[in-house]
Amino acid sequence: MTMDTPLLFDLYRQMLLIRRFEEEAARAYAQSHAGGFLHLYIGQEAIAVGASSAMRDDDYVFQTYRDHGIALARGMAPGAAMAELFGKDTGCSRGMGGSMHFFDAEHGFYGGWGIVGGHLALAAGTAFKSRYRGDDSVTVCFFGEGATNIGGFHEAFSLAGLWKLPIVFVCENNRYAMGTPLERTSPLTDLTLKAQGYGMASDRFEGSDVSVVREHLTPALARARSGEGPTFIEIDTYRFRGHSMSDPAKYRTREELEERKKADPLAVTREQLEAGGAEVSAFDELEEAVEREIAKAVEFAGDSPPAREQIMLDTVLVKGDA
Ligand SMILES: Cc1ncc(C[n+]2csc(CCOP(=O)(O)OP(=O)(O)O)c2C)c(N)n1
Repeated sequence: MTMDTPLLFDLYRQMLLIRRFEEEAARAYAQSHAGGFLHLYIGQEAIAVGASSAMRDDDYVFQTYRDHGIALARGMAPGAAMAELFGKDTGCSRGMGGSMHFFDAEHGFYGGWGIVGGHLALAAGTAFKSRYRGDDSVTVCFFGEGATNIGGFHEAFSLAGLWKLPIVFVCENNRYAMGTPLERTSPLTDLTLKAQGYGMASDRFEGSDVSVVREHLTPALARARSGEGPTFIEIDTYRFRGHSMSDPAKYRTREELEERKKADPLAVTREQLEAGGAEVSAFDELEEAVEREIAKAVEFAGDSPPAREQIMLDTVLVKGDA
């Protein structure tokens, strides 16, 4: 183990918080407290937490609709996240966005986007802003492997490569775009080859170990920050639930799922911590604390007032001469 124990324990805590948040989100959805669509991040937690831990507070993040994990890792309050799912005024997007459209500018979290591949060009935009203003913040843009077949992916890669923008593109390759395996949609399964076409540095690894994710993100962020240009990172991962709450995931076998669960990111890190001497009681205490935190988030969401229709008008109409 190369990472110091208190840091690794904290990364474990963050992954556990995401896992319990997602389980509670699923429950809330089943009980109709949350509406719209719900895409869970369970199984991919090491990526959000490892990547976020390598970032600075003033960096920018863009993500798909599978956005709860990275939002929490960046510091969004679980109450604001849960209230957004519940469609409440206290939610991170004032209850107007729901699960797919989390937003939290204070924590540099710029969504939460529903159009596959659509947010990559937006992320190139904040990267360009950093360059234009001469600050050294970096944009990190997450997306699934399905997005690599979309026009927006190629447009954003072309400009980012050409202008050497300070951006790290993180592809969370969880094998399936909804129910379609990568082999059926892409002529290449080593997706880093696509980045080569845009003169971009790349990296590729398996993402169930949070410290490995952090180790790989660190040099990519440094490269972007020092003006050396973007990096494309393909991380092999797996979602333990269906694509969304309405997906029974019949396109994959139980054996495949069980095999991948052996590398559950929480189990991987817990094993490392235990090998380093962490006591079982520390995990029990942590479990209780996280469960209390999630219960408080649910209570906060439940007690909050509903989203206000007027906000829709206030946020799309510019009044006066502005
Ligand atoms: C442009 C566009 N086409 C289709 C869809 C419908 N759709 C939603 S999610 C999804 C699969 C995306 O898979 P991937 O990019 O691998 O991300 P993952 O859900 O696995 O995280 C599709 C096709 C969409 N939202 N946007």
